[in-house]
Amino acid sequence: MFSHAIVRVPGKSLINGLSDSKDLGLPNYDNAIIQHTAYIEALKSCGVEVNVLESCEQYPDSTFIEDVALVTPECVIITRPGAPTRRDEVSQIDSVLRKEFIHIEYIEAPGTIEAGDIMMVGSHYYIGLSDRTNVDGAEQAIKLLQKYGLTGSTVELNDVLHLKTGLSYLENNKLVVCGEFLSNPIFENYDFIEIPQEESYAANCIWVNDFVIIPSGYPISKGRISDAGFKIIEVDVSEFKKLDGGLSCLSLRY
Ligand code: CIR
Repeated sequence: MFSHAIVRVPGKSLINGLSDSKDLGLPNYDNAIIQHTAYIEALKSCGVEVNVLESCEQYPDSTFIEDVALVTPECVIITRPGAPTRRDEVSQIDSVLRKEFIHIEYIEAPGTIEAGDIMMVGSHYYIGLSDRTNVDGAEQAIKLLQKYGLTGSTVELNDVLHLKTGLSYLENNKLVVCGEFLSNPIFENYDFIEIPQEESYAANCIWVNDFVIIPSGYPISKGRISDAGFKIIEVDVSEFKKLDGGLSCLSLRY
């Protein structure tokens, strides 16, 4: 169960965020604020207390707060983003987490890791090796997890930005899966909820205390996740999709 979440309000600089989806156009700031507010309300309705951090104009992608820290029940790992424009975002989260957590660890150069590449399944953490997360970063993270009695393993990625762009764990062995991960033997023992390629954006969804928050506008995915027994909350995050960001990236949950 999660009791807390941290989010960061998007800044006007959002339009300068990294994007491989330029065909979708630039995000609209006013809509982004409306959607972000609805996202916060969705988290609250799942029973979590939400710490809303003010926007940080200096870092256009800083609303994608998931990437800069991994919060586990035993420790926090402050990441070292692979995207050079995002690397210094970590300084903005460190002081926030220090107020709440004692065991704070850091990924060091030349390691890089973004926590969108880290999927928690109980006490095990799958770490995607992506353009943003390198072997050194993943190995450092696995050693740190082991120090606290947790485990980690790596997953090669080919097509997606982050591991959780195509995978979401919904507890009870249920795994939302899309694209390249459908045929990856690492995940063959999970009960798949398959997301069709045309709805691939919905593969990034979040389990929060028996609810699953999904992006709105993906009816096949909604039906399949609902059929698997979950209560669904839909949130429109189309402005964040324009920057390749999904639902999970917009919060740290613990
Ligand atoms: C980036 O490219 O870093 C941001 N525009 C999107 C980050 C999305 N984060 C995530 O999937 N965890």
